[in-house]
Amino acid sequence: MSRTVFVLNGPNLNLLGKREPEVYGRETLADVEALCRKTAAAHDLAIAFRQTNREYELIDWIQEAREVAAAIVINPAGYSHTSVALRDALAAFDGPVVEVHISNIHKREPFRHHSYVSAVADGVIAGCGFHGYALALERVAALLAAKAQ
Ligand code: CA2
Repeated sequence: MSRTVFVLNGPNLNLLGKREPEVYGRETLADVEALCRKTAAAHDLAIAFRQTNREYELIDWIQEAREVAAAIVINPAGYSHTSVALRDALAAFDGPVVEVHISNIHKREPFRHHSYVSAVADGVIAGCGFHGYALALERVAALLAAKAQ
């Protein structure tokens, strides 16, 4: 069985660490990737870490994950609040899905309070900073271990 986790990042997350450190912290996307690789390795997981500003590319990657990945960790960024298409793609994925937000979206503007993705996610982590990605991978490891029993 696959031990690969797709860690997918949506629009503007390439700017992490370069603007708005008071909201998103000082870590860059490269720092997030390094944390994900370290956490995944500790659980004997492999990761495919990707970022895009394009909605269709996220959907293509989720469809690719159906063939090759055991689980998905996703920060859909702004598309969380707008994309039925992203939700539909994730609903067609059979393995665990954990949604991550660096900031606490519930403490922010009302338009960020609803995520289309949350209803099809097995877990949602928000407001834990970039550490949220490590928590998401820990959860995925636990869900995959439970599934293997
Ligand atoms: O808190 C999160 O992780 C978000 O998914 C980040 C999205 C935002 O639209 C969501 O509501 C919450 C925004 C990502 C943009 O990241 C930037 C980072 C630095 C500078 C500007 C944008």
